Amino acid sequence: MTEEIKSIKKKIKKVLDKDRYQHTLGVAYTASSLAMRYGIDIDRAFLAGMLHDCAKNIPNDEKFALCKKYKVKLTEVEKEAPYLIHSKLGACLAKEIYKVDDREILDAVRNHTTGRPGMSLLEKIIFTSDYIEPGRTTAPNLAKIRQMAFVDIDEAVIEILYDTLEYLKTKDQIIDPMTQKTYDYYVTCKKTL
Ligand code: DGI
Ligand code: FE
Ligand code: FE
Repeated sequence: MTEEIKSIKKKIKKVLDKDRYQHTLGVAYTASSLAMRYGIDIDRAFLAGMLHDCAKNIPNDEKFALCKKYKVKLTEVEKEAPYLIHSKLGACLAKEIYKVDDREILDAVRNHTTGRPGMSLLEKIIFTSDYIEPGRTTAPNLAKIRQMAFVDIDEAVIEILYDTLEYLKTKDQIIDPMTQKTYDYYVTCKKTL
């Protein structure tokens, strides 16, 4: 592990509660395994995993204040469901506080909740690891998605988005148009292959 990663890991442990830190370690190690499978840099995957929820434990009023401070633009949906802000704000803090300037790592943090059309391999790996890390237990089809992630990551992304959209509909939760857009994009990609 590089000195940069060791130091960020220590800092992240301090800003997250115990459960969130355990989840974060799960994501970092799952992302590292997927990086091995898909042949991308393991350290970058680990670091993106460590940072992905760095803004998660910040109270909502502080989230809004930090977005104002760093000029992070919020959508209407993010204002209505402020827990969505942690990904965008997390990318900003990764840059400003944790001094990470790797564009792909910042994008992976930024898009880890809703995904986005045309994600890089690292973005797909963080998006997927967040859902399948060993500490997750409640989502449906977890066993299937965990296997699928190591066979065809695009298929895993589609299944995660489908299940997330279904879950949000049953809970009557507001759907970020980006989540739907990402799903439509990947389903269409698969069909045209
Ligand atoms: O931060 P985590 O809990 O580790 O994971 P996350 O950042 O993926 O957030 C998970 C939650 O986000 C989960 O309850 C589903 C929800 N989510 C994903 N897409 C949308 C969404 N919530 C709303 N309201 N709208 C979305 O489009
Ligand atoms: Fe998150
Ligand atoms: Fe997470």
